[in-house]
Amino acid sequence: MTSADIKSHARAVGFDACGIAPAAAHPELSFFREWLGRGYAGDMAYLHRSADRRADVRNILPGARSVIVTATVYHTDRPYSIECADRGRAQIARYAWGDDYHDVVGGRLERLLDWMRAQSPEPFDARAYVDTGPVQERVYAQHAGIGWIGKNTCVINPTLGSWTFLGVVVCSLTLETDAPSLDQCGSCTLCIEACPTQAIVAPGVLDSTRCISYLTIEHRGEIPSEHHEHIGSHVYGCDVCQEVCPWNAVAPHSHDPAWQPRPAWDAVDLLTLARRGDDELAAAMRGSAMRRAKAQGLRRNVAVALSNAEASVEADT
Ligand code: B12
Ligand code: SF4
Ligand code: SF4
Repeated sequence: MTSADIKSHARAVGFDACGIAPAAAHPELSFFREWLGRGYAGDMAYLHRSADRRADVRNILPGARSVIVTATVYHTDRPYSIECADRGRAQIARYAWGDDYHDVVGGRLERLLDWMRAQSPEPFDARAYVDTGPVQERVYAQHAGIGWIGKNTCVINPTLGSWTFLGVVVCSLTLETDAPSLDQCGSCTLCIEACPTQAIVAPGVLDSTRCISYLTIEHRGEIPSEHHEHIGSHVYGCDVCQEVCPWNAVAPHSHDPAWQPRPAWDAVDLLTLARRGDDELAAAMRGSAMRRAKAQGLRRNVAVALSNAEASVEADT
């Protein structure tokens, strides 16, 4: 079983790109502790708890030799939030429009792994993760040649753009690895300038406590009032720093049914969302990444967005 065989099977199970990185303590990983030390993780305590394991994949699989990294396009044929002039429209990040990527990508990684186990003449150790494990997926993606870590901190593939989910299989097999991706942001700073809350504090460095994605999904309790206005009509996540990225200008669309927008979230307005009952919201969130904020979190966000919409109507009159 060669690296080329694995990549070709990765395509067969539904991945759009696959690369292989050495299982090593790559230099970029050391930045993670500094990032935590600056308080940029906010109240994402799980990142602090798992910091030691995140320093090197060999801390979670001692015999690890290779990290297989996959990318899955979730971009669908809908306008960007920055193209929408209607302040009453709820903006939901596109990664959450369809089925939960943890389930879909995780299932495909397991299928890839099952096939690898069947092909391999000898048993090997392996662990598959999509977002849920103590692995700095972006760093391994860059070293697997999937794409470079852009100034907006997302992994950008020169052909696919950045609307991709990453997935990793850490394994004890010694596989031929890929060359790391090279930074192609150049002198562009569009994402840094466009971020509504100025959360990108330096190229490639994100302060989560300012990021709308963190504030609307990960943060529990009230959203600090200083950020309310800039949240605009974003009620779950934010895509602005990817929407302005020139590498996404011609990013391909996925026709995978898993990522197509569920009717409950497709071009929905704030008032409609606010009027939905808890049962209705819970049903729409079933099997979706939006479960993370729960109906209660979504209601909190919708309330902020509605007051922003009302303020903008008053300002216009
Ligand atoms: C915590 C987290 C968040 C946090 C923090 C995001 C961030 N930028 O760090 C919040 C909640 C804000 C978030 C938001 C989003 N997330 Co998120 N998130 C994660 C998670 C679980 C961990 C990331 C992390 O540890 N961040 C801390 C930084 C410091 O670590 P890092 O990402 O590994 O970055 C390394 C490099 O950037 C490097 N580095 C950075 N600066 C510098 C400078 C120097 C000098 C050096 C040497 C190194 C260096 O060091 C870092 C340390 O390892 C990953 C999954 C995973 N396990 O990796 C998903 C993940 C990064 N998220 C993802 C997605 C899709 C999103 C959103 C698009 C969702 C949305 N639309 O709302 C946004 C994007 C916002 C943005 N611009 O990043 C995808 C990204 C896919 C891609 N193509 O890049 C991931 C990989 C999940 C997945 N499996 O697909 N996320
Ligand atoms: S996701 Fe939104 S708030 Fe967060 S860094 Fe990107 S543009 Fe800024
Ligand atoms: S908008 Fe420009 S600087 Fe930001 S990630 Fe894209 S290419 Fe890089």
